[in-house]
Amino acid sequence: MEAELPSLPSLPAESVAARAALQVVRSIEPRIADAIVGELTDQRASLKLIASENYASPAVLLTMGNWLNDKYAEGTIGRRFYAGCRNVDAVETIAAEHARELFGASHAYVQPHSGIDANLVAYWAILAHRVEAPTLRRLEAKTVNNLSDADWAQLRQDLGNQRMLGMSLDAGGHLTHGFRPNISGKMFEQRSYGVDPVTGLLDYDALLATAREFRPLVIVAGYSAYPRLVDFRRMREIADEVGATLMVDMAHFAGLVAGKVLTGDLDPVPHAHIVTTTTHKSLRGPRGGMVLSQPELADQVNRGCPMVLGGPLPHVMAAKAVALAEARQPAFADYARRVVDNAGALAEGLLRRGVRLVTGGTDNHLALIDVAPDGLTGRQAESALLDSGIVTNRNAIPADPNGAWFTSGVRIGTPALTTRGLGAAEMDEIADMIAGVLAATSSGTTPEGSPSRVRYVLDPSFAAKTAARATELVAGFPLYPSIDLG
Ligand code: DSN
Repeated sequence: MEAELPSLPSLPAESVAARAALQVVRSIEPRIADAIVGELTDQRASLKLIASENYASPAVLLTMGNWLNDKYAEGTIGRRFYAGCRNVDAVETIAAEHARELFGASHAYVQPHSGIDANLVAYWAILAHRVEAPTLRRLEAKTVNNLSDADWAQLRQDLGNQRMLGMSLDAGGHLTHGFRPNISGKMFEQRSYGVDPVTGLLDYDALLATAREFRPLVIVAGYSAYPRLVDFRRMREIADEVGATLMVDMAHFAGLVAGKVLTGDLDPVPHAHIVTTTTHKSLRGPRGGMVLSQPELADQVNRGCPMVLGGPLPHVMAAKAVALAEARQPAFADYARRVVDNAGALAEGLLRRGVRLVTGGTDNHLALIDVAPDGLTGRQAESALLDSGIVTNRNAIPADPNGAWFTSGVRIGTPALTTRGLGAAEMDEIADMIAGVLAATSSGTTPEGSPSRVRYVLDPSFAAKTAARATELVAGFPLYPSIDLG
């Protein structure tokens, strides 16, 4: 049982709200209340270095638990398929207004439920914008997922070109940038651009040469594991030269754009025809997605639901509005700057201890450790670090000999720990722990005695000692200090 609710003045409002919510949930399904409490306990105790995760504010979290959940609102503002959408209209209008103001975008669509959904909305909008009207009308009678192979073939023929050029997965691109496990790999004939094999940096001249030869309809820029900056002005020049639409997936670095760390040529919004993002990574909002576009694509973007999206989630759109309002505060710019400073400090600490980083460092919120020199796969390193209280994820590195499943890399990022308040000194301490774990871990063997890409050897007492060090370190930076569950 939760403790009796005390009177409001004696406890922060967030604590009162959290305790009350848990009390209500527990009265119906106690196991769910336990899981909610368990998640907070785990997150409070761990050193979260997953580059795509963060901690949303209590205001953002609280905005999602209410009756906005109960409203259907398919369509968009002014063109709903349901009556009674007055309040959802207000929510969607406010969220879109904050997004436009924050990013300097002419159009914002805040309905996508995730980054994948946002990309799908964008791809459909680009295709629909560029295809002739009769073909479009025929295709609009179906949803994207219901298009047959013959429909796709017809669409390709009508367009004369349905090609996508995106960053390769091992260079840091994303599955939704035209790869087979995602529908984008079916919608488009895909080719990848990579990075320079020596420096690991984006090679714009090679990209231009590929674009000239391949003549893509869409060039996708953006990444989930590239530790450097992208020159979006240059990307747009390349797109313009070959007549392609430039789409930027800024899911990972949206917080750095919002916080004005990435400006000028590094800000995708003024340069791209269309920009997609998630709202829960460095932007620190609720789980969800968003599309920003130039005016000529706005109409097609607004058809996202029901063309490719299910009904909007009004409670999540409301939380997006709150998170975007937070991101417009001066404190968010300070946060974004500290995210990058912390990543730099972490990278420096690792390099000083002899750890190899892809590209030799970082300019953004993430770094990619090459664990091959330690004789490990990314899978083994990820597990050894987890045993030691350090939560990361394995990630392919350029030309990875171990492929996308076992990998030779571990991705680390600082958005979450920066939200907790950790700074450069703590990053150095974390670098020491990571370097120590990698040095202390060796590759294991299968039960039959052959080399394994999964099993590893790490002295459990070393792992336990490091985990205790990690817990002690984060204890100095309380997570959700205003929330006391009693
Ligand atoms: N899952 C996200 C990430 O971890 O980068 C991308 O979809």
